[in-house]
Amino acid sequence: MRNPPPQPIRLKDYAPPDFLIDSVELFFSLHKSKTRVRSRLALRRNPKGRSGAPLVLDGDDLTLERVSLDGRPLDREAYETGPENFKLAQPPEGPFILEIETLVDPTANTQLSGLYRSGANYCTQCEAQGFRRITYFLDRPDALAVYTTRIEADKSEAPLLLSNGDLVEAGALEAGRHFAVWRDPYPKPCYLFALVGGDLGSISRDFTTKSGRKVKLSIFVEHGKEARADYAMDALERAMRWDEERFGREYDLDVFNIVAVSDFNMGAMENKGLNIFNDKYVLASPQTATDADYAAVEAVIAHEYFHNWTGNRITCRDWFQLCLKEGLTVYRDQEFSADMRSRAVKRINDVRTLRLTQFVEDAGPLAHPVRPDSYRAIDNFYTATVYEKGAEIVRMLNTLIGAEAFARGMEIYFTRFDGTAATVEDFLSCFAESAKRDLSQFARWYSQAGTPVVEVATRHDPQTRVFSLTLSQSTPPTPGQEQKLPLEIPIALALFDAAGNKLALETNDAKADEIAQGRIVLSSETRTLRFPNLAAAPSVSLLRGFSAPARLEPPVGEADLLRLLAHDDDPFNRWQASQSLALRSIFARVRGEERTDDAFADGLGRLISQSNDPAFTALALTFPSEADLAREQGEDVDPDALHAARKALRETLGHALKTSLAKILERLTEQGAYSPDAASAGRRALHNVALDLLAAGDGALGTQLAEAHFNAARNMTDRLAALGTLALVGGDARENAFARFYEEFAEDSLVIDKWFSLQATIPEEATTRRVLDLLAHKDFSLSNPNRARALLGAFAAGNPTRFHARDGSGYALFVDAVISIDPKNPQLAARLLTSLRSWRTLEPDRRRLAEEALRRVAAVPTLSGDTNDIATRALA
Ligand code: 0A1
Ligand code: ZN
Repeated sequence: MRNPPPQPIRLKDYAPPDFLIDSVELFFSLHKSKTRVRSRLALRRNPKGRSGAPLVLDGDDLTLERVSLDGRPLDREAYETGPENFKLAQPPEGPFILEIETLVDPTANTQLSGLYRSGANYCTQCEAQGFRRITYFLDRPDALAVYTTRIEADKSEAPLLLSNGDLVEAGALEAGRHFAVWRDPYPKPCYLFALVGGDLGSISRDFTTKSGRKVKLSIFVEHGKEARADYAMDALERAMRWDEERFGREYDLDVFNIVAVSDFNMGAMENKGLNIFNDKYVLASPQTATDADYAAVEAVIAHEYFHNWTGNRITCRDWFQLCLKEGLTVYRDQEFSADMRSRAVKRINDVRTLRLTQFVEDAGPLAHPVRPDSYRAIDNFYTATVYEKGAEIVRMLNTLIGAEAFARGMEIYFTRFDGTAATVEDFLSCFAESAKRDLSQFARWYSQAGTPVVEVATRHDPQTRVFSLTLSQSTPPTPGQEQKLPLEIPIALALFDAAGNKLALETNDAKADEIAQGRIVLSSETRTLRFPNLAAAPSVSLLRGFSAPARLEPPVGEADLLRLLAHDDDPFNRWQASQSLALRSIFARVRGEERTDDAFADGLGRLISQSNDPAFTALALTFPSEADLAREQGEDVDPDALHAARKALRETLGHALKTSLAKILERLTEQGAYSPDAASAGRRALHNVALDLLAAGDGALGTQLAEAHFNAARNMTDRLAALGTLALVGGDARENAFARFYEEFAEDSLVIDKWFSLQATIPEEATTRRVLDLLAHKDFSLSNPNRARALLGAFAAGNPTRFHARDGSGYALFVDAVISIDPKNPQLAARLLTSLRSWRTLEPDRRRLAEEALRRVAAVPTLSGDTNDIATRALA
């Protein structure tokens, strides 16, 4: 692993490349430990580069075998080289051909970046900087070239040979070898290069684009698992059709290939025409995948496909512009899922993720702008801020300028920047043009880190009957950004009277029309709205649909929340009311107040009986997690106190709602064949949430029902949910169920990952021992990212009382594991370590222990650049 440069790389230092690569011919001779890579580059000086500059190519961990220039072998003195670069001090002034031969060892590549082996297959991962681990190259996203790739391999070892673009030739060679030649006509940066060699099964389907192009879609998976790719194929077809209809985007090659591998650092990768996936986001069957897994497969398949336009046809000028492709593509996949499923439920789930990941990131030492202005290790910037907050910015843009101007702006973007490496400014310029509007203040969302706080103050004057609503914004300081400027915050709002009627929003404001429609923009520090003719103070529903990634303060009062829970016609804020009521009660309990929560229970009871959307009801009955509570508290966090208070609320509500919950169970008993559609999934979700809450109120009954549910379950959703409930109630029932589950699925690694995760999250003292035992389990491995995350990631993120154990035992086992993973897979180690980023929000004793744990990592002398970057920033 290369160490990060001592000096960070800065956006303001961007300079175009000194050379252009017109075409790349690659020749791979695949071999387990000595793969030979010959690269033939057609180079010329970039008129926009520095005149007379040397040619410097990037490399990482390469063995250089041979170099030739315009067909003549180069002497060793003619160039400079090290493992990290290749330099020609005086390249020809005119165009020239450079041929470089390197040797790489895919088996020794445990970083899973570059060319590596997953099981018996060869595969690549080049984003962000993996291509330089294959050959010396201009490894930067603004160096676009056309690629032709010839792959040779033993036919018995790798009957399947894939790369980007379309297949142009294939055939047999001597000695049991064979070859395939692929050509990708679309210029691309090297991070989109991909190669796969191996022996895999597949499913295929024909797709005709709206203009009549015939495309062969194929998904390659482990032999025997072909049927588990059917849902992914179905999602792919729907995504392709949707992108044609919603964004006018068509696919542009004759084939589209997806390969699932079981060793992968991230979710998936959008390589041109050859997406490579973590198999977790391809494989799904009713027996092995939950409803949430099905939804994730659909979303990730769509996400990678949508990158074909937002990322590939239009790529990023430099890695600072990562949100240009990621934020926009997440927005697109969110919209797709919203159209395929319930829009309200999708929005609620997306906001839950945003708060759980991005808000926490934004409030801690790793906070950075959606477009960072400096980095030391780019792999550490594939963050919730770049992805999820990046998507929120695109969503706000749509809200601010309206769907029509947004659609026209997208059209301009696709037309004007096709085939280029673009910037955030390029993107925004399209919308400034389509909306005829200045977007310079809006652009601050990209450059300013931190979650803005909108402070709400209300006043009702019974004499004048005027209700005034004052909104003030501020953004807390973040690392390197002390001062913040006002943002343009779109705020959707409504008012409800005591009977729950929605009031007309009449004002004498200069922007009365905008207000009447329930949408305002807070662009100055403070804005006051005055509503005349109101006999009493109404309840205010703000940030409806979560119209901006902001926090509202202070918390809304209980009476208003109960009213909104009953009457708000914005499902997001109706759900928010349930969450806010739960938060109020839990924090009151933390302060030692006695609570009965009768009114809250009544409100939920009414919601249960009136709602005809089971998925929504399930979300309203899912209370903020312990991690949510820690984030809301923000300082002096004692995870034990939060756990106890949350448990007490669930007991109270489970008890109070017993009859309603039992009715749900009766009403929603699964019948018929499993179908992953949103409506069926919603019914299962409600059934399982009801069972879990019922068990919180009555452990004995809960155990009995959960055991029965576990035994009767015919799909993984019900199976795992029942196991989760049993995991909380404990006892023999739990241990028996875990044992049976293991026996049944021992051969199925994605299911065994769930088995590891669920055990790691049991909130009991004995779990620390259990996790230590699981680390030594014969099925455990620190080398497989999914497995490592299943145990350690789940422990750190999903078991606050044990991870933050008072005696430091949770940190100890976690940090030991991170330190062991780091030399093998720095990206994985670095990402896991981010779980400690909120250490400063803990109460003093744990804060000290967590800091020591981080310091122990930082002190490892051989620490990788990636992990060092996280440890250093977290401690700064
Ligand atoms: N671009 C991919 C995610 C991805 C990012 C980095 C990787 O390696 C460091 C791998 C994949 C996506 O957004 O899906
Ligand atoms: Zn992406």
